[in-house]
Amino acid sequence: MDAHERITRNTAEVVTEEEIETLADDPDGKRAYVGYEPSGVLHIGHMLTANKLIDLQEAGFEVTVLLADVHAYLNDKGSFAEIRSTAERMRDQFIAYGLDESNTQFVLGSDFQLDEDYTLDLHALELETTLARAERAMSEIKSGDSVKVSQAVYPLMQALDIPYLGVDLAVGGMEQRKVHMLARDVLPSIDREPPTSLHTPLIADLGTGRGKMSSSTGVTISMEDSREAIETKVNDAYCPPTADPDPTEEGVERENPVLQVFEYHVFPRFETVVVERPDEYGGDLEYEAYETLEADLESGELHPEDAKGALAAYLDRLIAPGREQLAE
Ligand code: IYR
Repeated sequence: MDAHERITRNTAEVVTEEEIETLADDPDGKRAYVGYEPSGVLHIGHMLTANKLIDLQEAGFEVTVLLADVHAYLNDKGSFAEIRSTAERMRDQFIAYGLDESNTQFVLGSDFQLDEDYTLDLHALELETTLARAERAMSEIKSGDSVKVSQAVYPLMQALDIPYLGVDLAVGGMEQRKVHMLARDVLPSIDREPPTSLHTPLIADLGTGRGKMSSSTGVTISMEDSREAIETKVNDAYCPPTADPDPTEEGVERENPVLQVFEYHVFPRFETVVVERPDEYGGDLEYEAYETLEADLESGELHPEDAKGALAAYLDRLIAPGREQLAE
């Protein structure tokens, strides 16, 4: 797999294609980052962007993980002390999950976001941005029902993090895209380059296949889940026997989250995926590419129950090191 393919696989969008091509032409020593609000436990939503960081490391990038403590505070995720201790735990879990420690820089937001220069630049961006625009940028990030002033400052700080961290590429889920578009528009006003960004897809809720998987509603898999908990959640997951569930059901679009987790979490991390089956049901199946597994589920060659059994086993392998870390 060449660098461009590794960098762009499993992405929903890159901004822009040309800029990514330039980075992929000479990725050695280039720097990419993702920011995470430290709150709750690491779950597979975080791991989706972590997988992309692993891809970028393999392509030659250096990686920065921003533990965005000030952002979590501004987004009403708890007291500063609570957020700080969650950030420490998150760092250890990312390493346990498979980020290359020797090539991952962990930075706390508060280490640079309270500096005088940063603050003055932030005020300059505040002058350039309407409240309506800031609010739109936060539509899929903000917690709570009403918009606080803190949540209007938040996306401008996220924009400013990019030049202050000196990174070449900002990575995030699709819910971050409006912040990155805002960053492209406002950073030039303070003589900074419009940033290049890459967005990972949103995965549907495991239980229903609707909406997006998140830790606050519906069913997701967390780094704290026991093997049994993973098995139960995966067993109860929505997994229609064809890869293309009826999108018109109840007028709501549904995805197959079991397939999505195979595509975005399992195949990127394992060379081959084995679905164990008793001999009387045809014996084990071995897959080297996601598309073959999808086709087998579609054709009926692979039964959803067998797919789920394999999915739970592979998720457990991904999660076990972090779970053990957490238990210490
Ligand atoms: N908005 C992110 C957290 C975050 C991301 C980046 I990239 C930053 O520079 C700062 C914060 C979230 O929703 O978790």
